Amino acid sequence: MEPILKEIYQNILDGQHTGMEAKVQSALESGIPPKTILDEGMIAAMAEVGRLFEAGEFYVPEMLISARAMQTGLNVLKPHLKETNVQAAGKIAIGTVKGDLHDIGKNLVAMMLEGAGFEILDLGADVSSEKFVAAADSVDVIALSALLTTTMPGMKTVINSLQATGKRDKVKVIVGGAPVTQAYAESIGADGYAPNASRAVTLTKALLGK
Ligand code: B1M
Repeated sequence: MEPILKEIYQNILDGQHTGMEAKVQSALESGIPPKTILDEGMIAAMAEVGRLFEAGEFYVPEMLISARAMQTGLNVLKPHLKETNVQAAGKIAIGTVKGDLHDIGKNLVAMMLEGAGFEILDLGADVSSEKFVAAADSVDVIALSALLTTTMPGMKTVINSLQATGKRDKVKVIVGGAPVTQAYAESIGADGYAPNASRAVTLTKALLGK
């Protein structure tokens, strides 16, 4: 791994948000593709943070400061993650479901969709099904993220609420997040599942016929 990627990885593990902007900028200037910086320097570090948490070596505060370091780096990467190919049209409401505070993956998905030319209505984290249902009036796609096995059922709640209010056919619903699978997506009647942010773009384009 390039030394600068190791430094970015280590900054996230150490929860060092100061210096992250300069390091990501320096990696970009040295010609490392933004996707490599993201995957090898940043996402890999967050996976390690998760492993350490599971092993009882990290606690919530450590996860939180690592998340802040990751977000600081993402802000610098954001303009560089834009796709250069054909612009797609469509509006997407995105949020993390009720009870779930994890928003890094959701932010990444939103950035990539925005970069692909979609208009984004970011509803944030811990979003009630009522808010998603209200957004259905003005968007083409509702994108639901969940990182906890305990909050995943919130996705089904949103789909049920869309059905109950007669809005299910007006929008496509896509789902994702670490514990979510294709099988789960099918079981709750979602229109699609994406395992990562770039696949979320491909999926959205396909669903909207772009
Ligand atoms: Co939490 N956390 N956390 N956490 N956290 C996990 C998710 C966990 C797996 C850690 C572990 O045990 N190994 C575990 C969940 C276990 C489970 O349910 N099976 C866990 C837990 C238990 C908890 C708490 C319950 C801990 C506690 O309080 N005891 C608590 C819950 C709080 C709550 O939400 N109510 C909690 C809290 C937190 C923090 C607040 C401290 C912090 C979040 C800060 C923030 O997001 N602003 C945090 C963090 C940072 C993590 C880990 C370490 C990293 C998550 C992350 O940002 N990953 C995580 C461990 C892990 O995932 N390895 C963990 C990087 C991000 C880029 O990936 O979010 O997966 P991800 O997104 C990907 C894909 O999933 C996909 O694309 C993204 C980019 O490729 N994707 C989509 C995501 N959404 C999508 C939507 C789509 C399509 C694709 O379409 C709509």
